[in-house]
Amino acid sequence: MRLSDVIGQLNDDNPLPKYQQLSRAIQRAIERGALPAHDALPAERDIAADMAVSRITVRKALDGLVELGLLARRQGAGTFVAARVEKPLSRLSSFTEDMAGRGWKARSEWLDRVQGVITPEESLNLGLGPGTPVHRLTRIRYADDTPMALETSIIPAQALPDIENVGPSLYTALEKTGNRPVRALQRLRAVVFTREQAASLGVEEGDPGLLIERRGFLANGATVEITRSYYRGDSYDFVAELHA
Ligand code: 16G
Repeated sequence: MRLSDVIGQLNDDNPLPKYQQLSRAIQRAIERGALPAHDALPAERDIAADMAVSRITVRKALDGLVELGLLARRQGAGTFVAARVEKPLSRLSSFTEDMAGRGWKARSEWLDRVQGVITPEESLNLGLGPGTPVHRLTRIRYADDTPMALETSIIPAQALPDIENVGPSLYTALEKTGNRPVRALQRLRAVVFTREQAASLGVEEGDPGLLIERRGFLANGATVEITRSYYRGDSYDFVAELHA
């Protein structure tokens, strides 16, 4: 891909500094969908040659867009159009549904799928007796090929008897057994990623992230999930509508 085919050439008569012209042109192309999410930009030296500017100008333009969250750099892989997702906080939707709503395909890499018994702390949280069997499911959640979140769910075993056949969507599996949550409480907290978390998500150790803990309930008030999702800080905007 040649960037000039998408954004045209810069105008020498424009009084704005070249790096600003370049970053604005790229921003407009992202906003009108001409540079779709996940697309890789050409290497900086190729952009410089193509747009007839210096590499420093290119770097400065791209740095600004990375800071705005419109572009993302991945070590060794280059610069990509960031895949930011705007997620309304009031809808009790699943990751699979959230991604499908944006035309992306949700995919998971399973890290863990084990049966155990509830810990004393979970027992209080889940409102289930000590020793109750639970499933612990840990997945890296991808949108197309981009890792978005690292997610661990604790589900009472009786809500999901056939753990081997959960399939790609936990909520679809819970729906089939009549146990999809109808209400949830969520808590959000800023975190910095540990080395292990960062490696799973393709970011750097110490990068910022968002921990969302969701506790989902059935219509009868029983807790049916406790999920901790670690979202990449550069990929999610949580949006809430407020009423006076
Ligand atoms: C979302 C939920 C999570 C739920 C999962 C089910 C948030 C913060 N969390 O990630 O609680 O378990 O969706 O997704 O939105 P699935 O049906 O695609 O497996």
